[in-house]
Amino acid sequence: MAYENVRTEVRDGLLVLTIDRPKVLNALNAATMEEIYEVFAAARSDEKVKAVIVTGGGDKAFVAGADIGELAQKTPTTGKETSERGQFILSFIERFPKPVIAAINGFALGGGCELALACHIRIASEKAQLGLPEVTLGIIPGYGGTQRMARLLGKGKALELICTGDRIGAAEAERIGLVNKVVPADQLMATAEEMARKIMSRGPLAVRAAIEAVMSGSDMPSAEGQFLEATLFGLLCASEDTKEGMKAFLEKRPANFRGK
Ligand code: CO8
Repeated sequence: MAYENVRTEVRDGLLVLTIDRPKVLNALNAATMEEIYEVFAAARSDEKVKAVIVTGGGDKAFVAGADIGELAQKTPTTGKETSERGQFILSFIERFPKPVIAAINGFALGGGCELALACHIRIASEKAQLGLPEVTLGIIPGYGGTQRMARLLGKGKALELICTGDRIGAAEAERIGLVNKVVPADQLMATAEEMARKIMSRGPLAVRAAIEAVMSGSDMPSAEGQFLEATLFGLLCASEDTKEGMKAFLEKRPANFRGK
């Protein structure tokens, strides 16, 4: 499949999706959002893809936000529709059944920060700057950022970042839990790949269930989330992978998971 705004590469089960509009710091216009969706929709049922890394093309930006040229044309109706479509696409990523890691190589602002928030794990280069500067444009985050940031950081920190529109550096982002880890720029992709491959070596059905339990469960009251956890646990007990994982431990050898 040929894309205009993104690049994809699959290497030994790892899909690297690069948002690639460096002239506008990888800003997300509608066409780019649709291409991102198409890549994830195809990868969902592609057995060759076991994990995804999302990053930005060029050396300056992960994604500097939604495309402000397009946003400036929105009416109340098209603004709401665009927000809803973006929310749908980022929720599709959040609920993706295989691990998704954001490798944040530079500016992750507005919709770019929201894209990173929808990924399961965020690793940032020391050069990264993150923020939700929408209020500086007279708008608010519209791709789920108000909800995801508040759930990740707590309401107080989220409101501070959203209402000031301030950009923060990678070290501060790590300190407040907005990113999992910060590494030198030249080690970013290797670190993201190493983490992806470690997760890929684990039982894929178990990883899928863990993502579902955490992502779906965090939108539920604790008792319902725990019910979901127990149900997924029970389901895994019927899998070949669970038997293989336990057997391998008892036989003191590495497990050979087959995703079955
Ligand atoms: N959209 C469109 N173009 C952009 C964007 C963007 N978000 N960001 C940068 N560009 C363009 C610049 O206009 C510039 O183009 P040109 O070379 O033609 O002048 C080029 O990229 C390079 O940018 P700068 O010259 O500004 O580079 P600097 O290094 O000086 O500054 C910054 C980098 C600080 C990242 C700066 O570009 C900036 O502030 N960008 C905008 C950041 C921003 O406000 N992002 C939030 C956008 S709003 C949003 O994301 C809402 C999401 C929810 C949408 C809901 C749907 C309705």
